[in-house]
Amino acid sequence: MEFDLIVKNGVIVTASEVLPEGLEIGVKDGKITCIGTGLPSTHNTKIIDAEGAYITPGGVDSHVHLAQANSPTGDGWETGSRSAIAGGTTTIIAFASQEREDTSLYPVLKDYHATAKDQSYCDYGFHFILTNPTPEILHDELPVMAEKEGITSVKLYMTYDALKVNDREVLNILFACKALGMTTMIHAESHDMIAFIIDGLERNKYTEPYFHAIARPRIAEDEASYRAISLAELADAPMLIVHMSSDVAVNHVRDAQTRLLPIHAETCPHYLFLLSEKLKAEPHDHFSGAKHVCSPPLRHDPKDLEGLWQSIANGTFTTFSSDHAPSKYDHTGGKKLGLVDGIPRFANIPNGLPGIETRMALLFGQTPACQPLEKARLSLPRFVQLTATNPAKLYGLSGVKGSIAPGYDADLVIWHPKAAGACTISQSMLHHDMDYTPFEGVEVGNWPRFTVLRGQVAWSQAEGVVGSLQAGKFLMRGRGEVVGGRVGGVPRGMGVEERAYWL
Ligand code: DUC
Ligand code: ZN
Ligand code: ZN
Ligand code: ZN
Repeated sequence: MEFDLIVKNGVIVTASEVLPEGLEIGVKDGKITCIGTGLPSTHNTKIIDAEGAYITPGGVDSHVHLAQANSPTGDGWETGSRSAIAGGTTTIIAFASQEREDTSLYPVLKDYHATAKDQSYCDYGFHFILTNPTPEILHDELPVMAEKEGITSVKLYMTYDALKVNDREVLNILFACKALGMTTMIHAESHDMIAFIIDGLERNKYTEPYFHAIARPRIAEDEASYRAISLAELADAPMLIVHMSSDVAVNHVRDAQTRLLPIHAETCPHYLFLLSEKLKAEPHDHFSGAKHVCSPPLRHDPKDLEGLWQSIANGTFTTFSSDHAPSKYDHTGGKKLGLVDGIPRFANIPNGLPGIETRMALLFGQTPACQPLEKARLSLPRFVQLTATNPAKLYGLSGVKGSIAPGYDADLVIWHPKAAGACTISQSMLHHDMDYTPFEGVEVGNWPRFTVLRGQVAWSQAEGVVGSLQAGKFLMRGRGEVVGGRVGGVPRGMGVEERAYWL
């Protein structure tokens, strides 16, 4: 057996265990072909000595917005994927976004392929954002997308005038996706509650960035999450609620999971590390809160974070994604979106934060690799589940991405050995095309020393980004798996009899 690459002296972490020290990873033609000891090398074999560090699967970031047509000041493929690889992420799933007037998904997909092709340092796939789910799209186009184009997931919005679908449309989509083995992702916030509050705030001239967090209260997320789960239950269809920020909403997910419904939940770094005080003005810049405008918003109380950390540890969250959806703060020399004639208007600030590069290190920093055991927030296998294995399974990349095992792509993060590699996050170290990071000053206990994409070193902390802009491949994804829960039970809300008549 011959190898192109052997990684030695590491401690491999999988979704279920931390393997004994000293196992070697043998790689041939971009795949892991062997895990063992004493693997033979030739003069053609590259050797990486992990020096006792942990080795985790390359990150799978299943919620990323790059070069979206409706986000002109966002991050692009070159810079976004460069940032991903520098932070230990080797696969991203970005969005191809249907605009309301698009009556077919084919041209949408063509445009998004054209922007990403040969412009990505890491492997990538697309989810569709559906804003106009016509019968033709649901019944004629989605099957082709799933079977021929490798796109097996969609995202829906319950809020925003330009994007929102109504409950009936959600049901139509859930039934169509279920039949195709596709996963439905949903942004759950109550549109009318939010619109009502924004009207009142604007009438009373409460338009500073901080009021963004007032305008989108937890109950708007709680209500919409419960409603989304109820719709999924009626359809008996798998669903993932994206970017969850409220522990009451997450408890609805937990309850559904307890009843074995195929309901999944995602959270993001900003909801675990940041509070709404960040939206308040800094002394030298009254508009600085705009840098922290995301939806759902950052929450007010440290207790909000505590509840989310528990759901990270106890298995309720399925995935931990960046929701990298940034806009430049100062995007054209002093012109700030949401500052209208010098007056802040929070409702005009683009929603979303940068975070594709900091995601892995922020969470790894909370494992026993970087924390005393009593302070660690999650185990190392749980880190691997959340950042790689679960998103790969849920989005149809099982057997290819998200695990360190023979047959899988050799996508690896090699961390620094213990007590080395700690750093403080700062904008100056990052590789995105943004002018700030919301995590400025946050300490992380470790940073990826190497990121390996299909057997090739793509990031080395000593040398920087060494991968190629053409390295990233489009991933034809298969059907997603339900990660916990099951499809095909008899859900509450539609009994056997109703289903027999209706279906
Ligand atoms: N939803 C996202 O998924 N990302 C950014 C903003 C939003 O509302
Ligand atoms: Zn969203
Ligand atoms: Zn998003
Ligand atoms: Zn502009």
